[in-house]
Amino acid sequence: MSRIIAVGAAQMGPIARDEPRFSAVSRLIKLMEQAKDEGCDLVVFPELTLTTFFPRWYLDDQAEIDTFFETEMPGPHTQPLFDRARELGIGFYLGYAEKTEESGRGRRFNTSILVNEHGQIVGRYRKVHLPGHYENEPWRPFQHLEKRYFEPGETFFEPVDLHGGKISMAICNDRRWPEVYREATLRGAEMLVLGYNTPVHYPPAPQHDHLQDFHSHLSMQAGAYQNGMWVVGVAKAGREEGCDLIGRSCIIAPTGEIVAECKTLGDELITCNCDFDQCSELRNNVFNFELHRRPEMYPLLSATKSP
Ligand code: CDT
Repeated sequence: MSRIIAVGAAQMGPIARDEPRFSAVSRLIKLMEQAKDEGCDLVVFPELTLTTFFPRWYLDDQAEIDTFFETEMPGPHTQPLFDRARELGIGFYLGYAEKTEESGRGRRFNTSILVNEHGQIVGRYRKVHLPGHYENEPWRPFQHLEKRYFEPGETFFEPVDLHGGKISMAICNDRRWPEVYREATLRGAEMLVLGYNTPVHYPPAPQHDHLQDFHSHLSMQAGAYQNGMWVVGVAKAGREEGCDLIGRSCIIAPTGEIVAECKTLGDELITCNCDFDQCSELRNNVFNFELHRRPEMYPLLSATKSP
């Protein structure tokens, strides 16, 4: 039986601070319809897809911060996306800011979900690696306050079964950490899907600005190859509220090769038929973990402190 999933990577252009949810959702639906027309089974959207990337601002009014969060999924604004997915028979990955209420306490996460072709949520992931800082740092041209606005996720990279294969989720900064791909692979994942918002300018080390696209691809291509897995990385791109975000969304084969890549910094769909069985070309050979991997020689990888 063939295990091929047709995947669409649906890059989005900028979302303005005053762009209402219904407008962002109608852009997502348009991309989803295009993905269906092009034969996709699954469409992958970016990180924090429903609003502008608000961690770029220091905000101290919690009520204002909460306007960027969803308290229900699907909620009134996102229900049309779920309905359209069910009508079309297409699955999707969506990143959003999630607020939950636990024991009377509000908890906030940078979250993604996987939804199947019946419009059912089959997986939820909360971003593990939160980049940036906690406090206002006025020397920066823009802030990166993910550590302030979100709690780190404690969900592992457990895959879900979709279209005959196993798919794990990650979000943005996670893609720079090799442990993510390896942990997902050890849990059985054959594909990692992730969204990102990556500014071109990195204030603590501006000498790396010209390397942002390179580092993004380098991390994802290495993760794909070294674990023999598919990787789908999808940007929110372009100039958003005066901040330039990289694009170059891509689909990467288990060989580490980029097989489809966005060319613009706007709403753009790229697609690829991804054969889960291609993972075994690597996993039965150079990265046959059973045969060649030596976990007893890497105990510090899962230690919490250096010796
Ligand atoms: N959204 C996100 O995680 N962005 C980071 C920006 C660099 S760290 C401030 C990233 O890793 O792409």
